[in-house]
Amino acid sequence: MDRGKRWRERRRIAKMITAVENALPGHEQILQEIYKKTGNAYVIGITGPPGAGKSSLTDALARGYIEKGLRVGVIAIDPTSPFSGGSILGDRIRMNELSTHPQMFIRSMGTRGQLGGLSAATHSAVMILDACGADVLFIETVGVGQSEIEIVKLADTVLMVMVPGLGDDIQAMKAGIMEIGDVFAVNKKDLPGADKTKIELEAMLSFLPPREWRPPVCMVSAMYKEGLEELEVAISEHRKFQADHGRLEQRRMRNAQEALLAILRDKMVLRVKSDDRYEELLQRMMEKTIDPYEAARQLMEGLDSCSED
Ligand SMILES: Nc1nc2c(ncn2[C@@H]2O[C@H](COP(=O)(O)OP(=O)(O)O)[C@@H](O)[C@H]2O)c(=O)[nH]1
Ligand SMILES: [Mg+2]
Repeated sequence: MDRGKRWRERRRIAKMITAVENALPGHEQILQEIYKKTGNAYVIGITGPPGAGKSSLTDALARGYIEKGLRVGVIAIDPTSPFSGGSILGDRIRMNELSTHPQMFIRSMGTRGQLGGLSAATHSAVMILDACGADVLFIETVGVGQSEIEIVKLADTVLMVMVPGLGDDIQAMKAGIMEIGDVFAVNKKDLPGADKTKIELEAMLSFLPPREWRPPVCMVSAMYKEGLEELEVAISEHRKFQADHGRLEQRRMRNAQEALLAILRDKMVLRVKSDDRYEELLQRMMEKTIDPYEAARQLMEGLDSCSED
């Protein structure tokens, strides 16, 4: 089946994502079936402080790609929401018209989900949209918390959105957070102080350990549709840089490894917890008659002798 055709089966896509998000029966088979078809979509992660304009910018960029004839998926992360929908949906109602566009697929992800949590669920949603024909995928976070940083690392390009007036907030942003940005956008360039923010940001970036790729800082206004082409070019350049230097492969290999390890961890934990000795060993740890390393060793032995379920 061609990618365009798969993309039109919106209800089917939505159902698949719900199945993996909630680890419904059969979700593993879904991923087994689609996995070999993944790897075509370019994934852009968007992060930055709340209110910076991530949603507005995602929409503005998405619109540009749609006009080029591309199929665009948006996965909006909302870790604070106990269920999909949540506050993100409110954001999305504003862009109603875009959310029903046939080339566009918008989905939000809450905290409920797989054992591996939001990150694993997001990864699965990325794979599904990718296999179902997306050309470009956005992963949009709510803020810059630890779990969001983990999630945004799934992207091929991380776009970090800043705004004027953050001042101290920029200073307070940890170097580790700045380091994950491949492209920076100072949004709301219509507001006073945007130039100053750009200068501050560039100064901060110059303190980071030198890398072959120097993250560009683009001045944009999602609201007034300014600087969007330059931003899109910056993203394309990062994409090309990575392709030319074998970096995309590296990044995707790291993701493949993360995915494998996450599944392994989940399966091992499940298996170990179902071992009768688990509670007993825990109890013995409480009584200090066994140390955690020895308890783990014994449980691992149990894994070896367990047959595959
Ligand atoms: N002045 C100005 N406001 C903007 C711009 N882009 C977004 N906003 C506004 O900033 C607020 C937060 O935007 P939103 O996209 O929801 O930010 P998010 O929390 O990062 O997703 C909204 O009220 C937007 O209308 C811009 O370029 N200029
Ligand atoms: Mg938002």
